[in-house]
Amino acid sequence: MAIYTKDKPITRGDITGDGAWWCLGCGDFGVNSAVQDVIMSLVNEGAFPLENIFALSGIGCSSKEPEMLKVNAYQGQHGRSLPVAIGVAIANPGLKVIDFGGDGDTYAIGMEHFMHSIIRNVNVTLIIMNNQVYGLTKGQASPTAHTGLRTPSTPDGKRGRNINPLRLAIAAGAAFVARGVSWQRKELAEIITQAVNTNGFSLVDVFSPCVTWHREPGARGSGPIFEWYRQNYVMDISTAWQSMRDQVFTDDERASLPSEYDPQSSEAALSALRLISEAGKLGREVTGILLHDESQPSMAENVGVSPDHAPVHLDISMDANLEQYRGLLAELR
Ligand SMILES: Cc1ncc(C[n+]2csc(CCOP(=O)(O)OP(=O)(O)O)c2C)c(N)n1
Ligand code: SF4
Ligand SMILES: [Mg+2]
Repeated sequence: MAIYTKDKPITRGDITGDGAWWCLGCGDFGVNSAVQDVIMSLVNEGAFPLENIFALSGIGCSSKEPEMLKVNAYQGQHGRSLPVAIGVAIANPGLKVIDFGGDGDTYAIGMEHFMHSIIRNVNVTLIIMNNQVYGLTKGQASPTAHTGLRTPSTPDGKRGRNINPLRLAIAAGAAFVARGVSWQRKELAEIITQAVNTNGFSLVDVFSPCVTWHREPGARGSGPIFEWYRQNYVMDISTAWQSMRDQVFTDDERASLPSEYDPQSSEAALSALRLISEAGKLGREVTGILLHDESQPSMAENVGVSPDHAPVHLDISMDANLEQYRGLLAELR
């Protein structure tokens, strides 16, 4: 791979892959641009080696993301990229590991990997392009589809609740939990930058509208569906913090609340869970950085590996380890 320096900075063209998969207007283009902004800034301003950025994905429209980039990458099976990401992160803790997925990919078939990756606090950034549908397979309702959403698999409207991945991630103890929106590229890039620089599991769930299959009544095409999200669905955490404090907090609690929401405060996780829940009663989904807590050891720390002591760099050849291997065999006899 080429070497980039301050005099020869990396350009967008250098990290743009050959993929050309998404429908015109798909939200995933916005996520892709934000990710490229983050990579360029890591390499050009942070002097992070491009070859140490590793992208993974499963299967879905969103999982085409590694093909839209030109970085070291692995595309696996539907819902199964996280176990591979764990292996990569532990084998070489010097990498920045970014796993891309869809709401079907990760919150349905991949749910157990999602929960256990968080519980293990593996140092991976998971970016989900959440569009409430299975885009690639023609728009069936996904676990994040809101109640009442009409799709080919729910023609009379989805019955029952949608899952809220932010609540799950907070409850399971993720180090970083945020939700971005694909139409605010600068803000999304800032969120992703914080996520990739966090030591521990980071979830960035991004509302990334599917302009082909997600059809709210009267909202067809890219403009109207983005507008539907803005006007009817999302609520920024700072707005929720101001407008719902009377509903969420008691008089005593309100007396000591800071004026701004602080994702690094010791109460952040509990406040976020309560705010998400109240917003849900209004049919709204909270966005922004909800939790940033690096106090727990990462999986790498727990198993005793680090960039300087990376399994990938160990000499495991027979010659160098003959005595150890003989000892192991003797134990098994
Ligand atoms: C094991 C397995 N089950 C099912 C499928 C079929 N399949 C491919 S993509 C997909 C859903 C994609 O939805 P999502 O993860 O939300 O991604 P999107 O296309 O919406 O970005 C499904 C069910 C598959 N490829 N492999
Ligand atoms: S089907 Fe939906 S999610 Fe897939 S590329 Fe088209 S707009 Fe994007
Ligand atoms: Mg989807």
